[in-house]
Amino acid sequence: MPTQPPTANPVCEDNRTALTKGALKRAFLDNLFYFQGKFPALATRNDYYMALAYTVRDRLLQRWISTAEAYAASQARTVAYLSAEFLLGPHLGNNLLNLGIYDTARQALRELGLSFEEILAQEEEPGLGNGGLGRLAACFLDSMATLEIPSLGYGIRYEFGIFAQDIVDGGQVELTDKWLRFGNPWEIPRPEWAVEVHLGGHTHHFVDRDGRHRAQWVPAMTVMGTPYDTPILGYRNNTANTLRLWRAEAPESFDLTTFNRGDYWGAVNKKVISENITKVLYPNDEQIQGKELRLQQQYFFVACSLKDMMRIMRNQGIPLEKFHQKFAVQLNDTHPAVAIAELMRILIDEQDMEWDRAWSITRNTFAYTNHTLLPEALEQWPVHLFGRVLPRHMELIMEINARFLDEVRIRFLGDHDRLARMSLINEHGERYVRMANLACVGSQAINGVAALHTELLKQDVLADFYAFAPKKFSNKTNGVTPRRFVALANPRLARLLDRTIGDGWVRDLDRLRGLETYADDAAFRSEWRYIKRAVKEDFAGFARRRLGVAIDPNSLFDVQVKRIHEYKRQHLNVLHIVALYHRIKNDPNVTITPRTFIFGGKAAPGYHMAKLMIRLITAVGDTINRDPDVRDLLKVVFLPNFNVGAGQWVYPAAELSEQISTAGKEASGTGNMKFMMNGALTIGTLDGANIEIREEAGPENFFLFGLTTEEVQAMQRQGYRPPDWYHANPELKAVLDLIRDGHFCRGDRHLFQPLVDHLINHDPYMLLADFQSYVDCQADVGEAYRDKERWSRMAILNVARSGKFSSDRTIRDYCRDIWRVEPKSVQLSSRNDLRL
Ligand code: B1H
Repeated sequence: MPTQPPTANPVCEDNRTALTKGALKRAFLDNLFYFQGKFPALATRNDYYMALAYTVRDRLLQRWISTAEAYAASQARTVAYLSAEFLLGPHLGNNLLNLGIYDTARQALRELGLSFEEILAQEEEPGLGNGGLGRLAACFLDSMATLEIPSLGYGIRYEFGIFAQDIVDGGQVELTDKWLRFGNPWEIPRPEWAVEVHLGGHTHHFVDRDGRHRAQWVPAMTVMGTPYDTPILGYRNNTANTLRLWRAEAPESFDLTTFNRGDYWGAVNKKVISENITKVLYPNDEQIQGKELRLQQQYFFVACSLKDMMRIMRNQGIPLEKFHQKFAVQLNDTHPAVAIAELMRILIDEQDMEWDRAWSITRNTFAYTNHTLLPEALEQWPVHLFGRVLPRHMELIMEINARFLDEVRIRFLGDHDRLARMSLINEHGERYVRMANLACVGSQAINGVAALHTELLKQDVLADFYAFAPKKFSNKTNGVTPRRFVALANPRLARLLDRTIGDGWVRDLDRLRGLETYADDAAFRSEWRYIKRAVKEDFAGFARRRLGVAIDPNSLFDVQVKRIHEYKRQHLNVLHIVALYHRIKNDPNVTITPRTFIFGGKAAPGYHMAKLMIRLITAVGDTINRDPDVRDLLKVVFLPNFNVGAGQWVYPAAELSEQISTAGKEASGTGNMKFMMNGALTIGTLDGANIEIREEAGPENFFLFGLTTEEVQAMQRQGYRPPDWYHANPELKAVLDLIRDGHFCRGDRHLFQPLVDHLINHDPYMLLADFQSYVDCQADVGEAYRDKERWSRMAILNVARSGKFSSDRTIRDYCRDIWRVEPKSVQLSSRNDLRL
């Protein structure tokens, strides 16, 4: 029997969640004592971090409870954002910022004799994502909370997130990411909402009493999913939404039955197998390997999340036929696309619904975002593997496919090739399930993440689906949150903006337009340079502490930070550096703008060429940084373990943003936007969102080079011959020869030979074709930088015109065109109002 709530409201002390300095100090000391069991003389830095984190968490929970109440009371239509990755970055600073108590907290700690910065640096960031896709999901959560959109994020609570990268002898070494080692104060486990998930087994078909054909899944294995909730605060409002991450555990009942048979090993083994599902994030960015455990991960979090949504509907008394009215479910790429089959299974097998009705609900529920044009990144699962893990879902996908292909056959009579291309099953050789096709067929909306990307989806990757249902397609250019990436990361710039145009830009980034007139104001430009210089010194301090390297704040900070990938062409950047080196060595009087080249990024552990690219960067760096002829002009730094926290140091300090992927390969990019907001100029190709960045900034404020997508495609069609480019360009030849012949690795002629030979003979990403254009463009950059007034003018205009790239704009677009959800604002319920 549930106990009746007491009718009288208990009185709570008023001050527990107050935002004053005094209240923060008191709560901090309380938490140190009662949570950590320490007093100042014995406390470690981590104890202080935890005490502050719990202090902030209390204030978060108050908003969270009010938000939950407001959503439940209004039965609001809700966005469920399903993503295998959420790359949140450190919580503490961001939550302080969004609560509006960043400075108060700093002051409070200072008065207690503690270093706020050191305590912030203590946090182990949750690296539950690989790169842009996972970080985008995190930016969306921030914007949805700030815009007061009723929403839930659903994902996986990986015990080990993205590996930590160390650089040893110039090469990448991976270390496991033990982010939960010291506990996680930002999450709240909710074992009472745990759900069961099934895997494996077989299906059973029968005819029911009404003579209807029915199917039943007889699974081989059950695992429990326990939700761990992280509150996501909006910026200075009362909204705290939920990120719900699932952890796999063995069900109690399993342990017991096996245990009672005396099979201790069996019981423990079941536990180990179950827990394996959420053990580790797959560290591959854009190259899928069909691993069984990965499919289990995908199904596991999707099944948990759908069950959770159904629990919410039951609680609110909404019937399941209204699923698509209650929830707008966004699929972040195809990683959660198995949700389409799972919802069909629930509605048909468990709810006895007719196919057509179930299909209509399902299709109206989901929307699919594609994030990639690379063929190797389109997910396909071998049919036999899929059928082994999810036998009933495999049958349902076959049925969805049969019915879908019937429709295609009627629309396109006799077009067998089209049928084969659109089939959810790839029948060339071994049979595969095509997850992108499933996502297209089972969704009401399909979007790309930048204008060019969406066009290429329509013309190329998803052209058949576009021809079939053009109205489903739209573009939603990515964005990033200005809270974390400007207000928090770059307080010096933030304060200048506040002074100049008021502080409204943090919520409404279009207000940065107000800066445009200041670009012509010499006094403002000089202040701008003063601040940039200070931020560069901050970064130099970070680099000194982190790496023990000295960098010259007078040099141009030229930065490329992102996952290491051939299509992103970090090695093109290196070819330019070697070209400059070669020029200086041949002519000591050559004019070169002093530069610091800063690289950062992880390579997928099994991606040998990417790892070789890291070795190339560090090897060229070692040679250059030691050579007295060049070291005053050029410096190369590789920042190990680039992550969200490191990004918050480097974006503000950057002056040149390297966005140099082969045209048509980078879906959008989001780092490009973070740089622009912080006043870096972009050197880039017409790829992804670079095109829109250039459009907004104005072509005169962007350094453009390289082939266009059409030129790339035409050249590939006609037969691209990289050896011709190598032989025709003496500087390019000299650069490649130096690298190949071991100049940067003590004469070792083997190390970089595979990389150079691959470029000269294959060069799938066309570095050789773009080399001259890039080097020429870099010369323009160097010249522009020597004109300080011109450079600052361009930088100011870039910031002034970066408003489009706020993820707030992106989320508004999704809300209007795809989700049809409205904001719901939250009143803070005083704790005395709560019926406990
Ligand atoms: C992006 C991925 C991705 N696209 C598979 N695709 C993964 C694919 O673990 N996996 O299996 C992980 C990640 N990531 C990126 O998404 C694009 O390359 C960027 O251009 C884009 O800005 C970002 C966000 O849309």
